[in-house]
Parts: sequence; structure tokens; C-alpha cells
Amino acid sequence: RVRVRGLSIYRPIIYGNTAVVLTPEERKVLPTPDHTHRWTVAVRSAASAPDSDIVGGADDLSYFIKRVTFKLHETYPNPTRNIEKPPFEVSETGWGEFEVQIRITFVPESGEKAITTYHHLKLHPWTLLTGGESAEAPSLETAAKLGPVHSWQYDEIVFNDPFQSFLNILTAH
Ligand code: SLL
Repeated sequence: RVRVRGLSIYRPIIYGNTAVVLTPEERKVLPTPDHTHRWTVAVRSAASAPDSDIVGGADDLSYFIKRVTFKLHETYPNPTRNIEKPPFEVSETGWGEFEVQIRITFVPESGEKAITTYHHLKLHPWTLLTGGESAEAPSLETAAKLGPVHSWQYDEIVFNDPFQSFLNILTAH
């Protein structure tokens, strides 16, 4: 296996979450009435909008990502969620914010080590109006009016001295 020395190639991604307040009707039918929000945490291609429903095509990262492991808060059943195909995301309901560990495993042809990053799951729409010295999160009613919360981070996955065969895979997309 031949490495292409001195070459770096990167792929832009975004990771983060969206969250919406559950309606009283939705809360009634949940087995967990203390849950207030529905959220999705995801890793996506930076080529498409974070709230896009597009799966595959431009947003398909599976040519170089084999698996994304989302480690949720221990209050969740089976907190380690392995997602083996796109969309690389987990949707849940809940009541609290927490740190999500995101581990990205690359296709075996890459010979690359998995990478780990973290995302603070954001549920509450802190704004200049709701913020301030001793600020609390806005009421659920206010939050529902403000609409979905989005919290996304841009990043670039850099591969240094990639294997020639992996470089071929990357550049073919
Ligand atoms: C907090 N440090 O205290 C955080 C923990 C935990 C979030 C948040 C429900 C999980 C379940 C859930 O939202 N956990 O019981 O299904 O705010």
C-alpha cells in the first residue's frame, strides 16, 4: 500500500443538532411525559444545509465514513448508538442538554484512525432577549413560538499522506 507523501486532502463536514419543543398532545402519547423536546444530532456533509432532508447524493458521506457512533447521556437506554449508513444521525426525545460524544470511523481502505469530537446538545433558544445576568431558559411556550433550535459546527476532516487507493476513493466523489 502506497502513501502519497506530502499530500493533504480534506472533506468539509458539519455536526450538531436541531431541536423542537413537543406539543402537549405529543407529550401525552409519549411513554415519558417528562420529555419536553424532540431532537436530532447528526454528522452531515457541509455541502448541504443542516436542516435538509436530502439523504444520499450530495450528502452521502458513506464513501469515506463507515460508521458514526453517538454516545448519549447515560440516562438514555443503550446510550452508545452506532449508525452504519447515512443519514448519520440519532433522533430522540428528552428534557435536558448534555455533551454528545461523536466518533467517526472511516472506511477500512482509508487506513485512518477514528476521530472523536463533542457536541453540546442544544435545546433552548437563548437569545439576547432571553439571555442576561441571571438568565434562565425561556419558557416552553416562548421557545415553541421561537421555532426550532439549530446548533451546528463546521469542521474539515484532514487526511495527511493518504493511501493512494483512499485518495482515489476521495477524489472519485
Ligand atoms: C442535566 N446534565 O442535568 C444534564 C443531563 C440528561 C438528559 C441531561 C432524558 C433521558 C431519558 C434526558 O433528556 N436526559 O430519561 O430518557 O440537565
